[in-house]
Amino acid sequence: MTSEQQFNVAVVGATGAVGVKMLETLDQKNFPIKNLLLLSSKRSAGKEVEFQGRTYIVQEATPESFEGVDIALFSAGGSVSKALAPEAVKRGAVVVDNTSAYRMDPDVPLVVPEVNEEDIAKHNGIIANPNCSTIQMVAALKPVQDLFGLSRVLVSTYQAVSGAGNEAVEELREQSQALLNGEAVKAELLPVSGAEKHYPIAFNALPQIDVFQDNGYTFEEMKMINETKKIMHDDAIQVAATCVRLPFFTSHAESVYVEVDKEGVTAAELKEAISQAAGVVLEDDPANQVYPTPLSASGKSEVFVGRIRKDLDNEKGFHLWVVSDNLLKGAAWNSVQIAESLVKNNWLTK
Ligand code: L14
Repeated sequence: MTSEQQFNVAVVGATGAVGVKMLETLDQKNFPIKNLLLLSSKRSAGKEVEFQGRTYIVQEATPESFEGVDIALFSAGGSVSKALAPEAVKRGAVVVDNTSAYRMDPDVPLVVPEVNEEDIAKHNGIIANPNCSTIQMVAALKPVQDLFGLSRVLVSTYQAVSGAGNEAVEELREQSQALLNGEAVKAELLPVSGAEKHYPIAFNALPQIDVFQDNGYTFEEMKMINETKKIMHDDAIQVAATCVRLPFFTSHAESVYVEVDKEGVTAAELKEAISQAAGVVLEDDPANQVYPTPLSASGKSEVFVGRIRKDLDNEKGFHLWVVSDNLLKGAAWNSVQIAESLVKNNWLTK
């Protein structure tokens, strides 16, 4: 492969919250694009989108859309990916899928490049982009696993509304405005679109992201649990999660408790390990009130970690605070990193 090589790239879900960030990331990284194809569901077809000084008309995605496409980035919901990712692969495209449709499929690599880039080589046409909350957590925990061994992870999340899409962002805006104006608040979307009940997100906290499973966990929580084991290549890690939606627009925060295998590890050693990790920035200086927040992390591509401290009772336990932009590293940025890796390592064709 030569560095001048260029690729036909399709973005499916180009007008969505993540799709817009995919285009921004492709532009920012100057991805070698020959032709760009912007696709969507029927609902958004016909919209105009600017990219690198040109206007593109978004087209409804059909199986035939993928003729001649080299790389297809999907973020238009699980049902679109289920219907069309195999059609894209059939026509020779490699799919990077940012939905939960294929993540736990044993034939599909689930990849955070800083953690398990080499898994991309095993793809059969589809590579899955993990859940946003999972991505930032495993990026922060990878150096902990490598240096000290990781036996247990207990996480509670503080998640932004943009993960649920542009309509959820609108809902938070409208509810906030209504509340501050002393008007009635309408809840029509969150916690889950199409569910029987909806609760206000403005000035609230909702302990439900995605649908409930029979075991009492939500699907978002089970995604964090199952995806962490798959990406970190260790089914024996004990993982539990509580996922909560909060009323801010962008970036997820997480309170993470871990237990390491090694004895005698200090908080200073953990900080040092995390400060060296690829794609991770240590922001941890309590004396000067330095720690990451959703506002400080928004618009940035890294994962930010602070508040690292040793548990007071368990000698092998540590607490961390992990924050990242859910639409960038949690979605678009990670997907484009996977595409870059496919190109750089010559893994597009088998
Ligand atoms: O699994 O509602 O990729 O914030 C992550 C964001 C599912 C929805 C996924 C949300 C999505 C979730």
